[in-house]
Amino acid sequence: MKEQLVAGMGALPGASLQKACRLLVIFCALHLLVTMVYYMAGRDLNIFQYFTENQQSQHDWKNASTTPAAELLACPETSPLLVGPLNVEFSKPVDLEETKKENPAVRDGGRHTPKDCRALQKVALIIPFRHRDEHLKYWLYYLHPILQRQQLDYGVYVINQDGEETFNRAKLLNVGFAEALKDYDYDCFVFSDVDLIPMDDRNIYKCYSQPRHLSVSMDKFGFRLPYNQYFGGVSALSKEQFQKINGFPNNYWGWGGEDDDIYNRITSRGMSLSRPDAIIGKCRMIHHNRDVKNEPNPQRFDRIAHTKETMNSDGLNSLSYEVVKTEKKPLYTIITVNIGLPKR
Ligand code: UDH
Ligand code: NGS
Repeated sequence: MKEQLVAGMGALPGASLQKACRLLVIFCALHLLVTMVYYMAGRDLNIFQYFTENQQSQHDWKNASTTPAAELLACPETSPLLVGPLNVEFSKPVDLEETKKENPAVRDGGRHTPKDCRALQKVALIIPFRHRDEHLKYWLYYLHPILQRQQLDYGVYVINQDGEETFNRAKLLNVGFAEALKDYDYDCFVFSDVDLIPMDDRNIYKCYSQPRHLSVSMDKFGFRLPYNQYFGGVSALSKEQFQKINGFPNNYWGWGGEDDDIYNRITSRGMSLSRPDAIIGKCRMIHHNRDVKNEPNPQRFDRIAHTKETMNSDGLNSLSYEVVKTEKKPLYTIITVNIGLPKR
């Protein structure tokens, strides 16, 4: 009892001191904790503000019209803008001023670059031409919207044969290749007759790992190939593929055979044809009579039998011509050229 009393009496002041000390330590710890929380919260808030500001400025920068193409993300492999089958008909005449208004993003000379993404290819469209103004209007009316939906960085070059001598389609296409390259760093060349319009925008006017034949399912042939080796109408070759075959022949004057010669060049250099299927490859031809000064070439059969021997010396490396005039129209560039005369 006495011991208890002594212990009880002696313990009382010591215990309150301990309690006070503990309270003090807890108070200090709490103070430290609160200070740290405020400090960290302040830092986080700043970091958060930094990120939002930075993201906002990047966003504004991307939306600016001056965004360099190299800074944009690459366009998707398949454009989300494609619509598939198209209604193509030639009953109503086309007004080019209206067509220009309907395609405000097309720049002078018929150039277009997608604004939201970096195009996968830079494509020059080359059209051999003489006295087919009505056909050209339809071509521009239908093709500009399609090519924009295909998200291509493209330019349209109409190669107009000067004078009234015999027509030479393949030589004009060679001129188109050479002249387009002086204008821009194209990596793909689509060669299109002026009277052929695709009926499906999934038929992409670009280049593939092999030379591409695009007009595979034409209305005038009952929507099928006339023969397996047919390479006429619309075709696409990359710069490398075109150079590998020394371009196209220069000496096919008049109608026929030059497309077969090109086919021979492609296969003799170990390449094959790439083609869309017969649904996607559907296209319409604008009906017309045979042009004057483009009669069937009587030498064509003999020439296509000798492509392998002639292709090394007849083509890009022997191309000579004289540019008469270059005009940058609102929807296309027209280059009038003197390509000379057939050898007699
Ligand atoms: N071309 C012209 N002007 C001409 C000749 C040809 O612009 O005077 C161009 C045009 O782009 C044409 C292409 O060259 O689409 C091919 O011409 P082509 O005559 O070889 O082929 P196309 O399919 O006519 O236009 C084939 C003969 C049609 C006979 C029709 C009989 N009903
Ligand atoms: C072949 C021609 C090709 C021509 C094709 C289709 O016979 O150049 O017909 O012609 N080859 C020869 O004559 C050697 S078309 O019906 O489109 O006028 O592209």
